Amino acid sequence: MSEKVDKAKTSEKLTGIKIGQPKKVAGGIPAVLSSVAHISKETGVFKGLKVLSKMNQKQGFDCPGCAWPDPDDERSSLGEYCENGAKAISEEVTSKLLTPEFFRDHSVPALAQLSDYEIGKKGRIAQPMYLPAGASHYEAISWATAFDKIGTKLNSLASPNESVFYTSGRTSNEAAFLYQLFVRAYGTNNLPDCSNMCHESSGVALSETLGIGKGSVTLEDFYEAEVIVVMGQNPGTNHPRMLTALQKAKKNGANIVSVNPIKESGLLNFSHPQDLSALVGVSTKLTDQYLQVKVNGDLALLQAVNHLLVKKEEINPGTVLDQNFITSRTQGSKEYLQHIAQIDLDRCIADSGVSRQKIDQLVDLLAAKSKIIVCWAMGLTQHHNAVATIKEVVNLLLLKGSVGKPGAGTCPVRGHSNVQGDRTVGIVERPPKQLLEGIEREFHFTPPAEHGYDVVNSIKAMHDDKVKVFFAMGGNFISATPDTAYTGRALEKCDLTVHVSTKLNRSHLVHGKEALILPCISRTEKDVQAGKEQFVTVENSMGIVHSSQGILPPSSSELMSEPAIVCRLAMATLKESTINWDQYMSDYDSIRDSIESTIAGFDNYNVRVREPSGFYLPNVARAGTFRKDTGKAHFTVSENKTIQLKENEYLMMTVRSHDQFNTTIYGLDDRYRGIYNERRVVMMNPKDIRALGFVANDLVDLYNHTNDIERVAPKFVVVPYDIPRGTVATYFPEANVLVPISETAQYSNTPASKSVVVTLRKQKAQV
Ligand SMILES: Nc1nc2c(c(=O)[nH]1)N[C@H]1C(S)=C(S)[C@@H](COP(=O)(O)OP(=O)(O)OC[C@H]3O[C@@H](n4cnc5c(=O)[nH]c(N)nc54)[C@H](O)[C@@H]3O)O[C@H]1N2
Ligand SMILES: Nc1nc2c(c(=O)[nH]1)N[C@H]1C(S)=C(S)[C@@H](COP(=O)(O)OP(=O)(O)OC[C@H]3O[C@@H](n4cnc5c(=O)[nH]c(N)nc54)[C@H](O)[C@@H]3O)O[C@H]1N2
Ligand SMILES: [Mo]
Repeated sequence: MSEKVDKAKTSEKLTGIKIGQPKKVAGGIPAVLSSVAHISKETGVFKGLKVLSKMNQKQGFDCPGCAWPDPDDERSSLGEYCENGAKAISEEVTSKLLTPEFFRDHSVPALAQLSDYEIGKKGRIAQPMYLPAGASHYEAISWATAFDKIGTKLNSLASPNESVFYTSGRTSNEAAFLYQLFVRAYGTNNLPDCSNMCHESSGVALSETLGIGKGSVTLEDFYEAEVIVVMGQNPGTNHPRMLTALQKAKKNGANIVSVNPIKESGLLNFSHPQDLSALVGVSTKLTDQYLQVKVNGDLALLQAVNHLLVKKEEINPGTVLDQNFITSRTQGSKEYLQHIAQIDLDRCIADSGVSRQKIDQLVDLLAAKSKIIVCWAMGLTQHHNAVATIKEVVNLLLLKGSVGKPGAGTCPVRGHSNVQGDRTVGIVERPPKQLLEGIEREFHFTPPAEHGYDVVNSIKAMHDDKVKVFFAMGGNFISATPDTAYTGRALEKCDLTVHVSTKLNRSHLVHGKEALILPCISRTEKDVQAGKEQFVTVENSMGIVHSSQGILPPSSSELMSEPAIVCRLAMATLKESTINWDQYMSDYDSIRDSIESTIAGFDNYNVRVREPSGFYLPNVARAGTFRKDTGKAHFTVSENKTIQLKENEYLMMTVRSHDQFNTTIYGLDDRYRGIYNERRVVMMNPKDIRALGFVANDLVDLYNHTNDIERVAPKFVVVPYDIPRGTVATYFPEANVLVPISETAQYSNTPASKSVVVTLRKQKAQV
């Protein structure tokens, strides 16, 4: 059975592929030129450079690009930004505005025909927009009428659980705290979050083993580490400023190990774009050992490594493992050591796709060092066995005593700039007891305790007609989620879909019976409430909370801030509410005071966040005190469950190109990988291309048949690439149509969008 929802589908137009060589060095002058070109095109050179100079400065705004921390000390006077941060800003500060005339001239079905790249380039939404039932065009609506419509609809539902409130990780602590407070006061825990698709697997694995779902290291630890292992992450593209930290670590003597199916340029060599050495082409070699693991082969690899480390210790007791740490600070080592001793080593090595020689080299390195950091991102979290893989990372660190001391620990590198903070201040569909108690103590109502829907369960519930209202605080739900056709139908079953957004995206075009777009001010823009300039706060990947204050006037006078939108929404919905929404809206200090009294770790929030670099939240893994119940870090036992493919099946990972931020497509090039002007590509091993009777540039259709449903992504261009046999790579969101809604990580329910089983069939034409 083939399933189609046209408006949800990404454009199938091909744009004219050009193939070059993958780059050997990341950063450098090409990165500077690319930044300046992007920002100048959207807003002019002068304003562009002014904005860049304020990015990530102590008195500036937080880059909306990623969650990598800012150095505590020296920040470049040129602006602490990277090429991709500059592109993210260009998208935001674009001078193009979408007025009511734009929506009058462009129907929803016509806009849906455009590619995501074209949709994103249209501009900023300038005023609230409303799509009446049965209409084909959005029309302008006043803020008051918009809030009234939402409030009336929410109050008409049979149960608050018939609504879902999504968050994307750009939302500030202040907006996120108010949002979850409103949603809980209204009566539901249906708070799916982009982290359900992102680092949820890390959160689950780390909470169980180390007592906190966040990473344990700081930037200082990077500079002290002896070994840094980077697994399933492409920092050159997605966290470029991490390369500066790796470069510094390397200068201090660290060994860098990369574990990735493809040789990402950012991990090979780096030339700092804001450094004079870049002008003369000097670069630093980053990776010392490159393990080209098979997609989904990390659990097998880690088990092989841990097995061999334990064997080595048996031969030379007291020289490889940290016995003192294992005995005094951990629990479960006996069961774990028994388990790891009897694994099928040959099978693990075969499943990993890495040679015995390379594995031995890594084991020798790890055996000799004691300050080890493991970093990871989506290459580990978006698999069926993701939680088990991350627990195996923890086992490795525990064997080596490498957590809770300087120069060592866990580093799950976060995505969205405040995805970690949103979680900290209460955006969770399964609220912990302390959060509920905090809310009850502070606001004198009993918040709902039963679990709400995460992202995948929200989609299923919409599909099963259990949800009538979908509300999104940012993000682009239809393009970010799996199984595009299924999810499109789910959204279209809602009575009302509402998006708080900065820019037009596909989620505005795949709507419920009625739809609203509420335009908000962005990170770069000034937020003035009650005549006073406000600032917001965010938490980065290393648990530092700091302020962010925009510098530009809002692009339209009709924009509203996210905190103000939540307050107005609450006032329109909860007529009897005793919470002082008016006060929150006019003074963000009052929001921070309430966060302080509701959530642990924010003592003296308003004072400490005004310090130039902000403050660290408490972290039990960093402190080495670990789980609250036992005071220990826990070893855990997992079976090696690597996906076994049938004949003609391939395992597909969906990754980001160098020219996108999640579903926002900045351009059509993937410069570091040498693929230009096309996103509908499938990277394949040349031997697999030959085995299937394909040649480079062939057009192929990709299929997935999980649960006997045929999912098709037509017309992808075959690109020969240095990638292990049996695995292929495509870009998201184009390939999301193939990710089955039913395939998620065990325990975290994260879509397994890096291990999608596909088959390929050639089309008649070639490009
Ligand atoms: N410019 C830019 N910056 C971003 C983003 C963006 O889209 N653009 N997105 C932000 C967000 S929300 C996030 S979560 C992060 C994402 O940052 P990343 O996780 O770096 O992003 P992906 O492109 O998904 O890259 C995954 C990497 O994992 C590798 N990989 C895939 N499968 C496997 C596997 O089975 N094993 C191993 N070892 N490796 C594997 C891929 O080859 C790729 O290098 O970046 C954030 N920063
Ligand atoms: N196949 C596949 N799917 C994936 C992934 C993958 O690797 N492979 N990665 C997953 C990951 S890691 C993530 S985090 C999700 C991302 O999922 P989302 O967070 O939902 O998606 P984004 O593309 O980041 O959202 C972009 C939209 O946010 C809005 N926006 C931008 N800035 C602001 C702002 O300041 N305020 C508000 N209110 N709106 C704003 C704009 O309208 C823009 O169109 O996608 C997931 N989907
Ligand atoms: Mo993410």
